[in-house]
Amino acid sequence: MGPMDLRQGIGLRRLGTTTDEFQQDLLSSLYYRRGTTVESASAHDAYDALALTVRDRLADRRARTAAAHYASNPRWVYYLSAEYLLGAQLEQNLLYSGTGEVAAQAVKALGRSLQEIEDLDVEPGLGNGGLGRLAACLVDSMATRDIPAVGYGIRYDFGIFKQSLENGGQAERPDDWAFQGNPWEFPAPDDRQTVGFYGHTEPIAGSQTRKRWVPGEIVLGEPSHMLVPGYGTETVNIVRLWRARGSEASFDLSRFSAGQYAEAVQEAVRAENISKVLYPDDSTELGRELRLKQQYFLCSCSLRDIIRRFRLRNSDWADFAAKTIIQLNDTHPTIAIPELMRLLVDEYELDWDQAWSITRRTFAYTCHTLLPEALETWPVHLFERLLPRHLEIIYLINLLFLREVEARFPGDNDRLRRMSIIGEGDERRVRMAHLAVVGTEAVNGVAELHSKLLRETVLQDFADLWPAKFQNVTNGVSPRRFVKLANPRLADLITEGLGDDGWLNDLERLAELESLADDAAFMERWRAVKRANKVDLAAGDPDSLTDVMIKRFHEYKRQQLKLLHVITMYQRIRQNPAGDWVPRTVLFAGKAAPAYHAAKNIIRLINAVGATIAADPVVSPYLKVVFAENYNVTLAERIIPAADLSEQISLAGKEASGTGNMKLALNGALTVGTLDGANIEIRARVGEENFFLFGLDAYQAAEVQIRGYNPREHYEWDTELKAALDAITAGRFDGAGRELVDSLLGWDEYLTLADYRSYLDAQEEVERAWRDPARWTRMSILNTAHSGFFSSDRTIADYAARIWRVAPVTVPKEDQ
Ligand code: GLG
Repeated sequence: MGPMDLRQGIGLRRLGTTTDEFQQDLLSSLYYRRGTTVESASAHDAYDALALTVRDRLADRRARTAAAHYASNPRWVYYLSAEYLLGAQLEQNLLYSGTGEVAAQAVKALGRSLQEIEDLDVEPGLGNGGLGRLAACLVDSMATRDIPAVGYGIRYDFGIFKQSLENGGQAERPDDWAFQGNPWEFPAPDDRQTVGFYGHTEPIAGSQTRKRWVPGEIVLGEPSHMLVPGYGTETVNIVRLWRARGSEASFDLSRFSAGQYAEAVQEAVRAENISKVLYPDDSTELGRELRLKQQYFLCSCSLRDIIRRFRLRNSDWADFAAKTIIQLNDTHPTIAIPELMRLLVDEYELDWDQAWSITRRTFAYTCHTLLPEALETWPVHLFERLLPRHLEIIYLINLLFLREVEARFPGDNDRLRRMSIIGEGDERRVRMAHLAVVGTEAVNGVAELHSKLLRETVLQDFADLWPAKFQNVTNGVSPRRFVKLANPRLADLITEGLGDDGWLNDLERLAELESLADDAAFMERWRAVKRANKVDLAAGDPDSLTDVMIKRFHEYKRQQLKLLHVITMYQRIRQNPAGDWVPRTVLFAGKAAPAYHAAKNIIRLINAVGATIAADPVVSPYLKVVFAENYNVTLAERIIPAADLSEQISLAGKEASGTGNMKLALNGALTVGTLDGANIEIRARVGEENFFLFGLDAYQAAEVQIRGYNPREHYEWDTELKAALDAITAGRFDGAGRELVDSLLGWDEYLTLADYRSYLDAQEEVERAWRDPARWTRMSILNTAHSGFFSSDRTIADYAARIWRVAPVTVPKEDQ
């Protein structure tokens, strides 16, 4: 494409780049768009005016992106995800639009500092944990890599709950994140969609496969989108989020007039409930009708939008798969597979075989777990009621699929039963992971071990049938968000060390830091950066070892193992107060699903142990336990730069990948971890001498469980372990944690006790290294230097080349 200035045709002025020009636009946003004056502007007026001014700076790039994409009619990537944890938008968009410095100057006219305004930024918490944050990193990198892409999701009114501590336990409050409005989003009411639920199906005369679905409830999906700028490139993609609305007919005017106010709006309320709240659970299936409704709502709206976009430039369905690849982020959007079949067969009247061939080539599926309880299944009777036509389609998909299996493995009924999309147990259920494998062209896990275990265990039968379908794409994280924005001091030091900031979108260049790992002056500055970050965080003594465990609370992640280490340290120090102890600040942060009692009990115990230690004058000089409330992307950006030690201690074989592990290593924290998820790949890259390994590996863990695991054996022989558990039982920590001890001694599902001694040994290794600052600093630098692989830009390059087979589309600069 040639030069392009889309403003020219309409004679629009170009936005200026100087401070004065930016300031003029800021004041004009305040005056004309917020409708207020400098004298009377509130802090939120200032925030909004700045947001709009920055957003405008991306508008040209967005317009040129749309034009370039339209002109090249490429294969589009559509990322379907029930969750996005986008993080604060202002700091990101200042960076990506290159307006940070002029903005800092310009806001002075409003009598406020940029920091003050940034503090008002509320992050849209539209996700639970790793899966949602991964989606945000991937859309960032798709834009940065110039991949034509749209991320589709749900615009929940309430995001992930706000967590606070009450009496040492977790309390939850709703997160009304857009209460003050959201200046970053563009409503697009013209693209609204209509979605049906319930009802029945009717045959269509003369057709075997087509049916007419007569829904019993109709809901509107209203889209809005947020901009997703690439870094160091012109592309600006979008994330399009759907919000549920009742139709005009859902408001009953006559009842309202009769004073029946609640009844008058009940239908509308029911419709709007679909996008009311994010399910605060990322690992267990809730079995709630509303959740399936949300999933179908997302998929139906998005698919119709995708088809609308396809038809802007194409007319032949035979081209659909060549122009469209839809990535399913876990099983949550799997219902898109039968929905596309329904649209193609029932509405666009394609024959079944052609529709199925298109569908299979259009979808790809990423699995994010190995926990069997996290593989979604839905009761057949629920489907029958909520999505009757989809159930019929799933039955037919299953029938044809099982014929294929039968042809390959004649007479192997057991295999048919295992592989069927319909699980026949006490209750017949639709297995969404099976549907996702059957209806897609590629299936990937998110780290090497995870992908391997998927092939060897949960999806083994499918891997036997279609070995070529299974791939690995190791996760990654955005270096812009998690180094440049989160850790500006480190970013500056790296840029200085490397001579330029090209590493921000070519992260493997960090390897050049290796030559500085023994440079005394550089090491000194490296330490100073870490120390300054610790001072900023103010969690504890900045000279203490800052030991962080930040992630969702789940027994498989084993916060309880960390806690047993803390209790043992406490007991050791008490027994020998004159010992040469390494001062530590142990920082926990993370949310527990509100209904997950065991996880909430662990939070309670952490705080009880922390309080006991704080009140103990003998131990408190050496050990401090901090629980940082309401962990989210913004808080992660403060903690990660200050971390010395990264706790990645899940039972091997349970953490699919982990991405916090990557963010921490990238910021120079050393990892203590098991051979699980991406830890394995981190260790292989940073070097085993720069990683503190402990514990059983995934195969050993499986063997222990098969042989018959008895946690009490460990309790009996290991006196320190026994002392730690006995202290909890004796009520030493305010009586908290007894249920935890019961479960650990009773069955200990995640082999906490089996790995305890090895973990404590690894922690002694940690302290040996810490006592030698030069050694520690060198290890820290090498961790950063060899984490370049974990950029989400590399992840996207992998998806683009091996799964999507798409090429970048360059968006021309203006006036070139
Ligand atoms: C999952 C897994 C994590 C993984 C993340 C992103 O538990 O191990 O890193 O997705 O792939 N449910 C999750 O958060």
